Amino acid sequence: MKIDILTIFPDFFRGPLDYGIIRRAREAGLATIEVHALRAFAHDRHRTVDDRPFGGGEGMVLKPEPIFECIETLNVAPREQRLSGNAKQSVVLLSAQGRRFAQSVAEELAALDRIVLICGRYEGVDERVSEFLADRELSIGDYVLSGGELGALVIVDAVTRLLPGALGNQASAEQESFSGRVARREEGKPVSTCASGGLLDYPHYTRPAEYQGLPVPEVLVSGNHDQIRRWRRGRALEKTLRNRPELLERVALSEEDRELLAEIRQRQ
Ligand code: 9D3
Repeated sequence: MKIDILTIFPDFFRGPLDYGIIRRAREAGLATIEVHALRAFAHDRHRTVDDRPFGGGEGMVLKPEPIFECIETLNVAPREQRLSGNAKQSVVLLSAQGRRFAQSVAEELAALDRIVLICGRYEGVDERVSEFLADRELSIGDYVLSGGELGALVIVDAVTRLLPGALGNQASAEQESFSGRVARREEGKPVSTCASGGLLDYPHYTRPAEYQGLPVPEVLVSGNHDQIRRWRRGRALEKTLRNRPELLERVALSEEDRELLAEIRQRQ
């Protein structure tokens, strides 16, 4: 997967791409990430990338020319081919006005050969970028950021870890050994965890078994794997009910789940 990032702050990306799964995926050649400085595509001697809004109003607007000209140098497939699916590429504008990024979108992007992430800044980006250059406009959530750079990093992280081989031996082995623990959909993806649209994850514990007088739940050291599975399912349901009750309406609950939920509701 090739990832291009267009930004007026290229230095912002020094660091975040050099850790953990993203770093390993880059080193393994699974992902190639290039950061492009939009200022390099401004032609006046002040390297201007922004201008005042037509019609008046607060703030400045990111000019279209540096963005269009930068994309021109990247040899991306023509927009019609990208939109028809003939080219497995997507040009994404990060903005507060976009559709909400979600795990389903990450999965869609991870199936492509190339994604181009355009980071908005200032009060906004000239709308011709969204209308005639980008294929989609994405927001990462309902809060106000200062620009699209953190959004681009969020997308790079969520997409990179989905690339085949990116989780490495340790993580995939871990998934394998726990595969009996959760119900699976036909595609083989776990139903658990919020990101995949199921329940929130159950609580995790590690050694020491007692820390500052705080013990680990006894069932976890009991060795009774059916009880452990049932306890974890119960805690996942409980946490979901408390923190994200809306998720419970979309998930298919088993007979055991209803039993556990009834117990939980009685305890509250
Ligand atoms: C007066 C209205 N402005 C808020 C002060 C609108 C506005 C302009 C520019 C809001 C945010 C931004 C900059 N944000 C992004 O470029 C952005 C973003 C975000 O703000 N929230 C969630 N996801 C994203 S992706 C890019």
